[in-house]
Amino acid sequence: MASPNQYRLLCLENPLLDIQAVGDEAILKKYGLKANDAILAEEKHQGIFEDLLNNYDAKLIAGGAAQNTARGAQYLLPPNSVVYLGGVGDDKYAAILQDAVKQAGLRVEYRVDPKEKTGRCGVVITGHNRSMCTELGAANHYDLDHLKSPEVWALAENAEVYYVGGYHFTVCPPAIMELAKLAAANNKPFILSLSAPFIPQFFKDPLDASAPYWDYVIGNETEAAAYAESHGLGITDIKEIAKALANLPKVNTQRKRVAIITQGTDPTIVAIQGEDEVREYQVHEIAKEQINDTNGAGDAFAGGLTAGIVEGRSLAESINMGQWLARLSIQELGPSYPFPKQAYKPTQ
Ligand code: 26A
Repeated sequence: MASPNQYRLLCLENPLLDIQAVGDEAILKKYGLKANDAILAEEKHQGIFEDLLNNYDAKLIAGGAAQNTARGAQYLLPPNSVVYLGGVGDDKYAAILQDAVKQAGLRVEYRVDPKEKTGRCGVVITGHNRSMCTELGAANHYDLDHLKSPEVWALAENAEVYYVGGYHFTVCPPAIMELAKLAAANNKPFILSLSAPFIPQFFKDPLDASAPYWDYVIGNETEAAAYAESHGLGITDIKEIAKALANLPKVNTQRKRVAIITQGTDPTIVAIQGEDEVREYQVHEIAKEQINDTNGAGDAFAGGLTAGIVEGRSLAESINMGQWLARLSIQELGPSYPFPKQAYKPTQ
């Protein structure tokens, strides 16, 4: 059982195994994929996983956006700081995930489905773009019963910060709402990632139901634009969209909402509820040849930022931690972090 200062951060979403390969125009075209996107696999995408494995020398890498964030936050925090929830199958892909989280020191409480296969995400790398096509499998069967089981709920009650990946709106919105309400009732920060443009587009209602509980909302420029469009905001300026997100109605009025929009190598935009001025944080670029791939860059940013929030650091420092971890991750294969561990240095 967790002691009060253990597992201070609890994360929820979809554990996936990434099947990642360097691809080309041909494979993007074959499956009708955009170079930089994240979608749910349909019938026509079924062959992509075998295709990547057989014809593109794909690697199997632990993925799942918020699981990457959870590993990232644990990378920066003391041992036994982070616990992650999600659904997997009882198969060799789940065993690969278990190994990866063990190495990262991340505690997981998986709902293991006896019949469904562990979810997988085909990742096609072309240059600095990544196209992701996900078959959720067992991750799609995560349920409230698991969250509310005594041991898991005790971890939830014990946590001090909550991070939910928006991709989970496709799976179990009631679980998201339970955590959101728990956070607000105890004045603890609830962090939500928009995750992908299709979430505000096609999962608008459950997303909007959770909005009053967001203490931090994180997205990138395309997700912010998709939010603005699907909500008829009539604005395209990223700073204005960040402001609109920050100023949505809020349940816990003891915390001002913070909206954080990343824009690749362009400055990170931050709007705070009730404040007129929008802040900008420069990104410290690394040389292009140092970049391995950008799969998981946003998750790493969220991991560093969330670690800063858990430690009660300033917003500026938390963002710097996010940028630092994202920089490490893009130099690795897929959504990974370097081992042996590098120590965070506050200066650039
Ligand atoms: C529901 N969907 C589509 C997803 C995902 C996802 N994680 C959870 N749910 N689609 C892609 N990912 C993960 O995003 C990471 C990069 O940000 C991939 O597994 C990849 O590791």
